[in-house]
Amino acid sequence: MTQPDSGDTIAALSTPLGEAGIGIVRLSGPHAETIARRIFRPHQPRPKLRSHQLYLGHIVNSEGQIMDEVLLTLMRAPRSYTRQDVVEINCHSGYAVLSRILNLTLAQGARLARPGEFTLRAFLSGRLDLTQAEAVMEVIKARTQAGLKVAAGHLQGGLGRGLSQVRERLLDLLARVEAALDFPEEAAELSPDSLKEGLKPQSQSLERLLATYQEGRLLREGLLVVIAGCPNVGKSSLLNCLLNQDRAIVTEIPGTTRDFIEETITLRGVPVRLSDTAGLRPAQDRLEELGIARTRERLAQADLVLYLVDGSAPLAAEDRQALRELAGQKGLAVINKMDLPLRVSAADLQKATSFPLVKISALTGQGIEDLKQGIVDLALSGGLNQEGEIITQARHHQHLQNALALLNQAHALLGPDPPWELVALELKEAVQQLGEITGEEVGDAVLDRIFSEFCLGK
Ligand SMILES: Nc1nc2c(ncn2[C@@H]2O[C@H](COP(=O)(O)OP(=O)(O)OP(=O)(O)O)[C@@H](O)[C@H]2O)c(=O)[nH]1
Ligand SMILES: [Mg+2]
Repeated sequence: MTQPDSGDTIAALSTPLGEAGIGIVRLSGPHAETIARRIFRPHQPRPKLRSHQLYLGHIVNSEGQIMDEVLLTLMRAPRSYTRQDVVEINCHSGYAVLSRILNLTLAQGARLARPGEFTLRAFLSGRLDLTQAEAVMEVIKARTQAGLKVAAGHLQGGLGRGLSQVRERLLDLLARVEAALDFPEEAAELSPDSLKEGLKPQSQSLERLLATYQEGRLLREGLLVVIAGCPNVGKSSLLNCLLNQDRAIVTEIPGTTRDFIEETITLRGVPVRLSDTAGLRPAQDRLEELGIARTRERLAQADLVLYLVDGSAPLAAEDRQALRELAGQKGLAVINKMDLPLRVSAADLQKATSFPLVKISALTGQGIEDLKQGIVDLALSGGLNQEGEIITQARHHQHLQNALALLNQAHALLGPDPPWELVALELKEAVQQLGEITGEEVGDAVLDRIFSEFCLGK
């Protein structure tokens, strides 16, 4: 077992170590109350603390010196986040006071919690399934209202319940196959067709969930949109225009932007990481060469490219070349500087690329709303579909894909006189894959990886 011992009492700061109105020190474990009693003096002395009640008092050190005035709550097991005894100390938030109170709990026998250890305990005690535990961090990290809505749904257990249901049905089917194997006289009752019928809705549920991943991933990670093009076409101007602030340096000198710049915005509810890059041209010095290499790296990672051309000049040979190289990617061809007399031929540009064309002026803001809509349309084929469960995690996507492939293999075996042992094996593995998502069947190494990405004190 690599999981730390749940018998320890753990302590951590549940709020950031910094100046604020309130900071929270949290304890969980069998000695939480004893430790709290040793460092806490309620203003009205009490022989016993009642559960789920707020007490005003002082935190004192071993010499009896007052460290802070705090509000303390004891939440007795099992009515707590971890289902263990939990104590929360609401103190003032400042570097010295928070570290002092945390250290007092450690001196009284608590152990510093690892990242995510409170939530790990909530999972191990059965209070949350694994999808809910993962959703805790999703809620914390959500950057848009749409992302928060999906995360909150996961936290309510919607995804886990749906998957557990599919898993239960598969277990029923597996039981029928195994009964036929154990009691051959019953095998005649099990027809391949009836099993196929039973499998179908389960496969469909998994397919439906898998289809939501692209959207889910965007909500979670954001869409990487890279602005690229020749020098001086207005890439940095476009970044500034979309951000509504003077973020990048804009000059009439070609080659102004050397390193890429990244900022996050929200477009129609979708978090977008916008990246401005160095203009593409034969590099004139070492610095520019490095900048252009970085542009190429960013382009390779882009979910969507905005390839900018200067509308007030004819299409350059470099533009044709760059657009050829981008042929496999998703993108928009953006004609900028539409406030000036148009000299680029839209027909020429459309011959050079299959990207849809958009005309804008980064200077006056003309066409920018259409560009925003174009980005969202291309990335999400229209917009966010916010109905039903959506998967957002690569881990879930992987296990769902595996499970579906196994069900398809089982289905393919169901001809006349099927090899029932093999069918049972495929079903068993599919059940296992779903259990990895919900945590019903999951190894310590996976738990370690999931919870190590949590913040401290959660
Ligand atoms: N008239 C007009 N000028 C623009 C427009 N967009 C940008 N410019 C001007 O074009 C010049 C170059 O703009 P930048 O935004 O620095 O261009 P860039 O593509 O980032 O250039 P590099 O960083 O050198 O690759 C500046 O003088 C801008 O003011 C536009 O829509 N209309
Ligand atoms: Mg620039």
